[in-house]
Amino acid sequence: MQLVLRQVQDRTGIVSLNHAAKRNALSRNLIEELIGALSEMKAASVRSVILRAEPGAAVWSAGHDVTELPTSGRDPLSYDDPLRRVVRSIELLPMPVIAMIEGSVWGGACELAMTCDLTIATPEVTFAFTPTRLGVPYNTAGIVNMMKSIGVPLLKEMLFTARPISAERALRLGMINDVVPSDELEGFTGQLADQIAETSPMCVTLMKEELRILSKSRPMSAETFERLQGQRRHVYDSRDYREGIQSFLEKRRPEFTGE
Ligand code: LCV
Repeated sequence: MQLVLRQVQDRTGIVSLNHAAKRNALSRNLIEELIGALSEMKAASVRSVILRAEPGAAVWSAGHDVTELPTSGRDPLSYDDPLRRVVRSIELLPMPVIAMIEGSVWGGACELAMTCDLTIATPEVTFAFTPTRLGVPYNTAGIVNMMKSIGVPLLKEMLFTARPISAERALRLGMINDVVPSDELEGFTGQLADQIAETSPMCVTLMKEELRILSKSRPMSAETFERLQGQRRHVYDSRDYREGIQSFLEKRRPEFTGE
């Protein structure tokens, strides 16, 4: 079964999360398919991508697949983890991604939605950003990413309480672009995509990239910090790392293999 469906309608790509049985939990497999679908849309040179769940979804996405959270003392959200990779895929896609949301949004799926360039929701939608409920040390780049769309007071409330907030409040506080009745959601979002298709693609791509870079402009971007953390962990988990120490203790030349 395909966990992510994709189609091209005129100049718009439509990518649908398709794992309702698991409430579109962001498992490694679903994310791999989502990354693949996004690159297919890029290859098809669509003007924008609509990211949605199945029509009438009660849950847009339940967030990170909790069964895949590591319990071995390893960082659950390090640079190369699936959620981090799909966030970067959306950020680096040269065309806008519009999150079209029905149902509730949980945990890392809030970041998935906020990473999209535009967010349109129905009045019934709620957003619950839940790391503190799971005791998960959310990663710094993810927090910086959320700060792009959510003011710090609201983000603190969402993080410190893990309580859902309504679409109406998210709209009022500038977290999302619009709230429309569910029977108008597809038409409204399609019109938005059509308007984007009428503008200069080169300009849209340039300004999406300018905004990506400028919105991350921190003394050292959190993402750079975590990329180095990920590289460091790769090394200190490696055989060469152990070989280096062992050869020193045995007073012999190390035999490094790059593994
Ligand atoms: C795996 C699931 C999940 C799921 N993983 O249906 O942001 S952070 O730091 O927290 C980050 C680490 C993160 O994103 O963590 C995940 C945060 N997500 C949540 O806390 C939401 C967890 N899910 C729920 O609260 C409920 O499933 C909701 C309210 C989304 C839907 O409730 P509903 O009663 O409609 P079920 O709970 O019965 O779930 C249906 C199936 O989906 C699985 C769940 O285990 C069940 O599987 P089985 O039918 O095999 O029992 N499922 C739901 N969420 N995040 N699996």
